[in-house]
Amino acid sequence: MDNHKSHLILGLGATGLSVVRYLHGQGITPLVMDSRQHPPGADTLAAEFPDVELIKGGFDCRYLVQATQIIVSPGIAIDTPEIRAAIDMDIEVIGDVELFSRAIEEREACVIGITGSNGKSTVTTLVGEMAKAAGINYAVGGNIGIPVLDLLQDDIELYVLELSSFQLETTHSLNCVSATCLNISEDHMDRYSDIEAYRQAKLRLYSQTKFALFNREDELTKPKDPMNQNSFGLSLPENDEWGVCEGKIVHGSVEVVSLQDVALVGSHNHANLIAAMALAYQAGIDKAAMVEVASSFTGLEHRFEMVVNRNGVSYINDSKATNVGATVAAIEGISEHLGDIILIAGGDGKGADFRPLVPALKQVSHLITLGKDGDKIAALSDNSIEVGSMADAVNKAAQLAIAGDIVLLSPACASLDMYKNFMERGDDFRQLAEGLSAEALDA
Ligand code: UMA
Ligand code: ADP
Repeated sequence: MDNHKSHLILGLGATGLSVVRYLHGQGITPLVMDSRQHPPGADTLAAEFPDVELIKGGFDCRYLVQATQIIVSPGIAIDTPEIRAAIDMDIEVIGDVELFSRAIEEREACVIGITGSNGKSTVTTLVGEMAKAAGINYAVGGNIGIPVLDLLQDDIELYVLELSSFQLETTHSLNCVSATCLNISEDHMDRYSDIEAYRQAKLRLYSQTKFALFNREDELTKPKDPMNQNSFGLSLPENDEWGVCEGKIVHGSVEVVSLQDVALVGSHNHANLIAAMALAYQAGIDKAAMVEVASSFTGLEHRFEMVVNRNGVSYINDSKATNVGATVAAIEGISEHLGDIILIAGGDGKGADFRPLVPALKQVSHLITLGKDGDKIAALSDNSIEVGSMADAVNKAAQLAIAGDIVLLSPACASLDMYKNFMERGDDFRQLAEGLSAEALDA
């Protein structure tokens, strides 16, 4: 075999390409393999790195066993038999975040790590905004979209990283200044044997930080071993914990900001803000910067985002709710609402148990389902309607809604059975809601 290479990259998506770029910059020519016939990074690879060979359509064991280091993309399970065989032969199998950790070992830069089932992107963005407001040279990336190796720059003082359970499985030497697991609820059950296995992957982050921050309202997020730690939550804090007292976010007994001055809506988002403050505090970010962000940051697109009001009906795009926990939080967040809630849900459930949705569905007047696992969600409610497309879902919702009601897209599922990603799904919903014709509204 003449194409033996010591560095083998598995997967040619955003991560695989970032690893090629990084290794190439180090003078290393890796070999790349992807199980897909048409990996998304193939054209870029051919154009920018013509010397890097790509093997498509499967993982050829003959090359895996000859590598000295295999860098696996997060979309590939390390339990894949070919990878297991390499691990059994003591070949090093790591991810891009591990390479990043080693690359910054000698640098002055700090890292803040954020994991959890929901709220990661919101908290990561909040911490980044706080760093910006404090005048710190920062970079935000990881599971939120920009692969970590693409963030590397000499002048960065603080890296704020969103980390998925997949990424943490292959990361061992990240050295965070502070890190959190925000919450744990079932997700990615197509990749884990049970929720405990998924949780263990997330909690690996605590062994790679100087300071752990956990959610005292979610026992599953607590570090197992004693370490430097603190907690955040919406309850009254003890000692120097972060929490809420008489409508104000407080650090111990010190008021940081009144909830009335916070721009984010929803109690889950208030918990996210408190977590971001606690993480930023450990990195030395001043409270004035936190308050500035608290009063101006209104949230990210596709996360419980109010997109349009038609005939007094509010259409909310929560397309990023790709698991049950996020949809429960969305419904609970509007449970005080006086009008009806019409929920659009369904998609690829990733092997989830949807039954924890049942109590929240009791607050939903009409449930409209679509997608691969829509029928499983529909079966949980007496008031459900199954449709074949988002257009049918939005039209049906518009017919059922009257002024004062909310139409909520919060699918509790991934989008990949019908869309390229959750953004495309959310954009489709928004455009359909914006384009509702008078006939559809009157029908
Ligand atoms: N795939 C194959 N064969 C391969 C390689 C990948 O079939 O050989 C499939 C995977 O099963 C997956 C898809 O291709 O469905 C993408 O996998 P990838 O590892 O190539 O993904 P990247 O493009 O590198 O993007 C990854 C993260 N994707 C995943 O973890 C699936 C992105 O998170 C992340 O933003 C990016 O790295 C940069 O760090 C996305 C995600 O969905 C947003 N994450 C999951 C989530 O948030 O729930 C964990
Ligand atoms: P992640 O990056 O973990 O997917 P996001 O901030 O993108 O998190 O939000 C994803 C979904 O979870 C959205 O539907 C959002 O409304 C919901 N969400 C955000 N924060 C929380 C939280 N703390 N608890 C439960 N759901 C949340």
